[in-house]
Amino acid sequence: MRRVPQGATLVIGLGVSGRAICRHLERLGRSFVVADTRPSPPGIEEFRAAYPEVPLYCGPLSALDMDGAEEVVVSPGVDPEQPALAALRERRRANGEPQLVGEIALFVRAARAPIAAITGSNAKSTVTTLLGEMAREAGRQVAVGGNLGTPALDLLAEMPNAELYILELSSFQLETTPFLGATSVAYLNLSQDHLDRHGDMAGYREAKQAVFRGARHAVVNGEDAATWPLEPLPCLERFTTQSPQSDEWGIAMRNGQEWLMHGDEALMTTDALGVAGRHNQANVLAALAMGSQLGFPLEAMCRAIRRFKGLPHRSEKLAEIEGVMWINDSKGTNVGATLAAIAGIGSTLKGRLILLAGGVGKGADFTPLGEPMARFGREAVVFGMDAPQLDAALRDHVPVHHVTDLEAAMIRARAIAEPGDCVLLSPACASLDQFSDYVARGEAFRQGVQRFAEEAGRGD
Ligand code: UMA
Ligand code: ADP
Repeated sequence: MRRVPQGATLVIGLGVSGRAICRHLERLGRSFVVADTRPSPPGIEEFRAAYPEVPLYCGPLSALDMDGAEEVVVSPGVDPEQPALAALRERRRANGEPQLVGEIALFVRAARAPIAAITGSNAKSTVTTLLGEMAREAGRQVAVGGNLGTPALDLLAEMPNAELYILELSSFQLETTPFLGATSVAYLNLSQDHLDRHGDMAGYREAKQAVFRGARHAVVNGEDAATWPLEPLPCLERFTTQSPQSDEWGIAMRNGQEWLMHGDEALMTTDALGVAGRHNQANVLAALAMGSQLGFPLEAMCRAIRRFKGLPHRSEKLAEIEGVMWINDSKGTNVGATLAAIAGIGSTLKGRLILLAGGVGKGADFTPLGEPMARFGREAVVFGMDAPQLDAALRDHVPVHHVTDLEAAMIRARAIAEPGDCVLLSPACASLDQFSDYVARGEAFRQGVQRFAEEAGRGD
């Protein structure tokens, strides 16, 4: 059995975070070794070239004696409950040694500026990006990253003089963060995702509750009690898509127009927003609540909101071809996101919705999609690994057509779409059975739509 040298820090995982952890440890002058459960992890050659002296253990963790490690830093994609790590944790607990941590725990130790953190099953990237835009508009030196974009530890090196760190944090990152101590946090929503890793909703919810540890201010979803903290916090605010109660952030009619509100104060009309749909109004309210707590002037925040057009692959309108709208929501990788897209888009259509869905369902229950598809759907075209599960959940509510892949799904959608309809790619699933990631899936969709638009232009 190979053995981690006494006193070295053990980094588990050679992915994006793992490599950022190595760079951070190198900057700190700490001695480290790396393990990855895969026989040949991606980036192995570059790693060996960059760190010729650093031992790299590839293969099952059960074949590695990890007891000598001074600290064990686990990448987010690595399940800390897998048997070898659960056993290691038990031994470390018995010996009074520090527990396994993740990248964000190292970040918290090293950061010299306040942290604003955003979590939730959906809308993290949208709110993180918008809050970053607000901070820039307010003239702050801000560093934005985490689960989105630049890994958190790289932000420390890239922007050592940052006045504020804005981090998108996943449940995987929070699970290994014993204390966050953020100045402001948002827990946006909770719906089924990553159940293959967290076991059940209770486990998933609990992992995300770590965002509240040591928080001074928190923003939660007034319409989703699962996002509320279990312990009291110094300052707790709520957003809602309803008319706000007392000092909630909400939406109300004033003089025949719909406004974003903070309590009784009307902030801006919803038609001034650069993003569409009720779900995005909720996102803007959450960012406003955080930004105002962080001291950004309202004027600056409103300017950023007007300019912000949303991110690619999130309910992104690609083209209208022969009266049919094609929307790319490839980032709809769980049921909650797809529900928001169906409801947000379906209610605006003259025609019906053709939903393209499928891929890796991560153990989720697809039945909530049935009711809105009955209301708005013309057909669900399903593909990929968990197409049978989608078919079973939807067939009593809407016609379901089963195809092998996205390309076939697009051809089917084009054949049945009528003017006024919308073809929505919002798969409710991860893409990894047929694509490298949701971006590749969304780009394949974009190219297909471009091809259809050209053909329509030529009259094919
Ligand atoms: N893996 C192994 N063995 C290992 C290490 C990794 O099999 O020893 C596998 C994992 O199971 C996973 C893949 O390799 O399938 C990547 O895992 P990783 O921990 O190396 O991931 P990173 O490349 O470090 O990327 C992670 C986040 N990915 C995950 O949490 C799975 C990235 O978020 C994030 O941008 C990056 O850290 C920087 O912080 C991506 C993501 O999909 C976008 N996140 C999930 C989500 O948003 O739903 C949580
Ligand atoms: P995350 O980073 O949490 O995955 P994104 O901002 O990338 O969040 O959006 C992911 C998916 O969630 C997209 O499909 C998007 O359309 C959908 N979405 C956006 N806002 C909401 C919301 N408030 N509730 C549910 N789904 C949403």
